[in-house]
Amino acid sequence: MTKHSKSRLARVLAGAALTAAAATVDASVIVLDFEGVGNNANINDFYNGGTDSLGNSGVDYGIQFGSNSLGLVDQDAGGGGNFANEPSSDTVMFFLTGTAVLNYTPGFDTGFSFFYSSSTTASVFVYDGLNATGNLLATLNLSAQHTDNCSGDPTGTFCNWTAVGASFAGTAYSIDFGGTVDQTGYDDITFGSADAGGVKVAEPSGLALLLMSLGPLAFSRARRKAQRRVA
Ligand SMILES: [Ca+2]
Ligand SMILES: [Ca+2]
Ligand SMILES: [Ca+2]
Repeated sequence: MTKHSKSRLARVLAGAALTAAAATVDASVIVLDFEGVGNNANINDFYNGGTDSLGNSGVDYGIQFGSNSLGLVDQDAGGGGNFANEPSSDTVMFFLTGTAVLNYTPGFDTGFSFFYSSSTTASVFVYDGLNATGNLLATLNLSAQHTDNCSGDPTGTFCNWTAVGASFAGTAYSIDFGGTVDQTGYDDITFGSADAGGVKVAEPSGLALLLMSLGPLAFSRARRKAQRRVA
C-alpha cells in the first residue's frame, strides 16, 4: 500500500468512527444548554424566535419560558451563579419566584430529561396540556445532592449535577418545575429523550474501538510527515 492510499484509508476510517459515535443522537431530540442567555435574564422567548429580557436570542424551537425562569452564568465566568461542573459551561436555568412552568407549544413525545443540582428534594411534572393542565404523563424525582463528592470549578457550591429522565406515552405540552424555586439549577434540558443531553451512553463496539485507535495514529504519522516538510 502506498503512503497516499494509507492516508486516504485513515481519513475514511476516522470518518466512519465519527459517524458511529454520532449515530446515538436522535435528530428529533432537542437539548437546551442555555448558553447565550444573559445572567439573571428572564429566558422568555430566547428559544421562541425572540429574545431574553436582556435582548439575547437563541435557536427558535417554539419553546416559551414563563417570566419566572432565569438564566444564570457561573461566577467563574463573570456571572452571579454559585455553581460548578455544570454539564455545559457556563450557563444554567433556575427559578427565583412563583410558579415555574414551561410551555412547549409544538409538543414533544418519547421522553424528557435534564441535569440538575439541588439543595432540596423536589419533583418535576410533565403534562399533556399547556400551563401544567391535562393528564400527568411523567414525574421526575430530584434528591438533595448539590454538594455530594465534589468541589468548585474553581468556585461554586452547587457542584454535583445529576442526569434524570423519564419515558412516557402520548404528547407533552408543559412541564411544572414547581417546588424547586431558588434551590435547584437545571442544564441541558432535553425534549424527546429520557437520556439527558440526548446521548445514550453505550460501550463502543469492537469495530468502533479499532477504528478510533487507528484514526489518531494515522493522523499523527501524517502530521509528522508534514512537520518534516515544513522544517
Ligand atoms: Ca463552571
Ligand atoms: Ca463555578
Ligand atoms: Ca449550560
